[in-house]
Amino acid sequence: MAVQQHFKARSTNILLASTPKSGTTWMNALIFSIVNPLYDFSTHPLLTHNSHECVPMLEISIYKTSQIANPDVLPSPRLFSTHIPYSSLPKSTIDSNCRIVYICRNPKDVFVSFWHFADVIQIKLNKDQPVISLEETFQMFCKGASPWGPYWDHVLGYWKASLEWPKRILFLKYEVLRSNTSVCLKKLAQHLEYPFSLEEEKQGVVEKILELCSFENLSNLEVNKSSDKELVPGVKFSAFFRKGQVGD
Ligand code: PAP
Repeated sequence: MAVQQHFKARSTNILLASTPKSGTTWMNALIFSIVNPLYDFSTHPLLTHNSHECVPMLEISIYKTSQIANPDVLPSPRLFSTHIPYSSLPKSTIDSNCRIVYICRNPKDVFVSFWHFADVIQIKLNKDQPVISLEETFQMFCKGASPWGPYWDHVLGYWKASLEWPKRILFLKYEVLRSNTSVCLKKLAQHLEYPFSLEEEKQGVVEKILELCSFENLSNLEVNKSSDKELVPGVKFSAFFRKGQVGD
């Protein structure tokens, strides 16, 4: 409700949308790298910051914890992520015509990833509460009792909108991104209106971004591996990296 009431999107903004555990951390890193081509790869912000810090989540980092007190002062083009379903997005994100990218992942992998994530953070947040069993969590997921709403409603909301407004909404799949990252990265850059120039391609910028944002690289960085830095209390940056596989 706070996002709906207060967030004013601009036409230049970029919004990454997803259900939880569908590839937000990875996409944040890719999008941030695409729109900030001037950073040196040896001192790149993603080497010392978790991608959730580079691309704040509307309903968490801005309107819940106020880590970013005033989104109006963020540098253009302003990058945001969100798990909010399409039907509940603030009106300005539709009216402004800002670019939206949706990342979708196979529900079985989403569920497994979510189960492990919930387990990790639950242990930290509710030490005295019993962990909900896998079966019970699975039944809840199938019934649609998931954070940010039922899985299929979420995916279909953005899927249908992407068919209706393909220039505005790009619908990507985690599995395709995993198997053909280079092609997807170029498509993503094109959609965001930050296409790679021939010169950049010759200089190997595409490969450097792929390497920087790879699971192997990001998950092994100090900030994401062993530091105690947290996105919100109880949720360490390391919780956003587990296996990064398809079909686990
Ligand atoms: P969030 O919704 O809480 O932000 P999100 O980043 O969408 O989480 O999902 C985390 C999943 O993406 C984890 O999947 P897994 O549990 O099946 O392993 C995580 O490992 C995976 N992930 C994180 N970074 C990357 C990356 N760079 N490449 C591929 N997968 C990644």
